[in-house]
Amino acid sequence: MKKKIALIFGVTGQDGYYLSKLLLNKNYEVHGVRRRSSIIKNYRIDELYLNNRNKFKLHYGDVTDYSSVGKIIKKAKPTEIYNLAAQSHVGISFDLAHYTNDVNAKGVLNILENILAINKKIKFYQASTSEIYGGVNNVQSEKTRFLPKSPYGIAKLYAYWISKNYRESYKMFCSNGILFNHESPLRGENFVTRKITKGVAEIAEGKRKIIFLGNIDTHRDWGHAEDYVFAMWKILQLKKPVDLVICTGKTYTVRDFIERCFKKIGFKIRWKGKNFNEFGYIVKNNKKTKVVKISKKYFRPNEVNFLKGDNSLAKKMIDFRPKKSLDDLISEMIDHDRKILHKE
Ligand code: NAP
Ligand code: G4F
Repeated sequence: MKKKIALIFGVTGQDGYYLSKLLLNKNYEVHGVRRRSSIIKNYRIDELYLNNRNKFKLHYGDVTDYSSVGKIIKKAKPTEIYNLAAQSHVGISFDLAHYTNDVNAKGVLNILENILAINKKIKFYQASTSEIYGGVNNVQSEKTRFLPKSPYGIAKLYAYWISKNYRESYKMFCSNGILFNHESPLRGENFVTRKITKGVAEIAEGKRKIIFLGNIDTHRDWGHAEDYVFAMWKILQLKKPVDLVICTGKTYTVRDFIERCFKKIGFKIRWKGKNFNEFGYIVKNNKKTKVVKISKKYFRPNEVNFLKGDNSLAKKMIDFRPKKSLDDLISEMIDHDRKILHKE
């Protein structure tokens, strides 16, 4: 059987870690692309790398640098490429609109053009996103129209279409996984779930008083990153390329998420006030204690209010069945964040 070689752009991110771990367990040779930075920040994959040195290789590169992408593809000779590289923060994409476009849109074209020039047989996975649905306030599936609401969502929509275009024009194996929000203890600390679990863990350990948040009435369909990278792999194992929605089919508000987190540490959070004056408090030692405050700073110029996916096609095509519930995810994240505080 032909040796399977994967190349992962975005290997140092949340999904990069879980995907590398999965592929190494499946006996792939895994190549990952990391960026140069003044501080080395490979902490998510450090241990995995050290324990698998013979089959896990790292390369310096950047998806905005066309020639670095080509050199790495020629060196690694991958059978599968997973493009997870992105400026992945929606809120920050309003501040870094050009940059977000360079990475999330043109970066994808750089990879596709190199695949076309080097070896059209390489299978390509593009990390697409529910953000491309943006303002559609009904359940979203592969048939739903697109209405992105941010520079991030718009750049990702270009990436979706250009991947589809190279599939149709050059018969390349390009698949878009349209993934809804997925989280884990390794989620970046400025995404809302991790910001909350970390904040709640710090409150539980007496290291913080208040968590400041933006719009807590938006709905998200949250899953676990480990379940979702398995779907990425399965998508590339299909005989034909596809565009597939990966989600849980359930939706909760950020406010629900906060309430469940405080419940996990033994408190009921209550809400008072309106809009920017709203706050959440708990009763601790018979005293009302403010723990959440709404801050204008974290509101976005444009918002995606409602995300809830329909995963029927993924169930049918790749037998997608997420294993972890929202409460499992919350427990895992808070336990992890408390453990870190104990180590400090
Ligand atoms: P993440 O933790 O932010 O990881 C992003 C990765 O991309 C990091 O390894 C980052 O490197 C790398 N990167 C950024 N700019 C790059 C560039 N110019 N060249 C090469 N690498 C670059 O994101 P994630 O949560 O793992 O998500 C993975 C992908 O799925 C992203 O494309 C994201 O947009 C998409 N997505 C995520 C979700 C979700 O809920 N997590 C849902 C749908 C789609 P550094 O470590 O050096 O910054
Ligand atoms: O955690 P978030 O920043 O994730 P968002 O914007 O949904 O994007 C994530 O999921 C997308 C898939 O749908 C990915 F494509 C993308 O790469 C990323 O992984 O925000 C979730 C919600 C938003 O409505 C936001 O306005 O939480 C709201 N929110 C409220 N307070 C906050 C905060 N978000 C952040 N990051 N920080 C806050 O303080």
